Amino acid sequence: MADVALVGFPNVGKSTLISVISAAKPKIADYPFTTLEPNLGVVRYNETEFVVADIPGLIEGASEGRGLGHRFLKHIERARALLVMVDLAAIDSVDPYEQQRVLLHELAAYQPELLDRPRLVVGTKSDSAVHDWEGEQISAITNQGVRELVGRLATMVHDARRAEPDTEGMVIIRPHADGAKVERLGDHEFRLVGRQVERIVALNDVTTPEALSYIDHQLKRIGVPRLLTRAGASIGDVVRIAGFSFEYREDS
Ligand SMILES: Nc1nc2c(ncn2[C@@H]2O[C@H](COP(=O)(O)OP(=O)(O)OP(=O)(O)O)[C@@H](O)[C@H]2O)c(=O)[nH]1
Ligand SMILES: [Mg+2]
Repeated sequence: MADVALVGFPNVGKSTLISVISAAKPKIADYPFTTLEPNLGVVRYNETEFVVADIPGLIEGASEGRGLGHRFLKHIERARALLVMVDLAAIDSVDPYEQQRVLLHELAAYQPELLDRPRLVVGTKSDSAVHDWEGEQISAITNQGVRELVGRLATMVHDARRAEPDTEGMVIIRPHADGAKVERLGDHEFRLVGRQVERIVALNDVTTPEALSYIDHQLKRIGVPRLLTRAGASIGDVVRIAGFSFEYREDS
């Protein structure tokens, strides 16, 4: 799970943006559906650190399953805040206002509450814009507006985190022999605490698939899946460890 999900049509520059604001190095290309799986990147702005997810492009009809829509929408649903990106340079494509309308429509059709999620909307490729756009603009090529955008995202994430229910006094479900324990934060949200599990996450980069699969392996080795299952977690639930959020997944 991420703090900010990048939401936009294919080819609007989502992967390019995450490559500019974080250490993530996703594939970037001048055709739609370059990104087939979400990429995560850690962004730092002053004292705030947040995780951005570059989600594969959404198309009209995504909420009805077009273009692997449901899978992508599920990732968007897990984010604290949304960055809606519209392409200002798409020559033969729909204009940015229409892109925005379609994207918000698909989000709402999938889950109406998604429209209540904190969000920013930004026009991309301002260096070669061919469409009028009154809102914020960025260029990942000239960097125009990028730092300001990151600052606004940091504030949005900070506020969203603060608005989350106070987790004091939560029920501790099961202590574990090695000191790892599971705390239930919500219906589908758990936190793992304990020196061993926190170290596994803290010592690894959570931005590369290799490191994530290593973390997964280590957590399995110390019996974390069993612990989570006993605590009532099910596939798709969010599991927090050391300030990062993960999705509880089926064994692959
Ligand atoms: N001129 C210009 N081109 C850009 C900018 N940002 C991205 N591009 C180009 O737009 C194309 C698509 O960029 P990507 O980052 O792969 O787009 P995406 O949104 O991740 O696309 P999908 O993964 O297919 O959804 C690439 O050719 C980029 O070089 C920008 O700010 N200005
Ligand atoms: Mg991409």
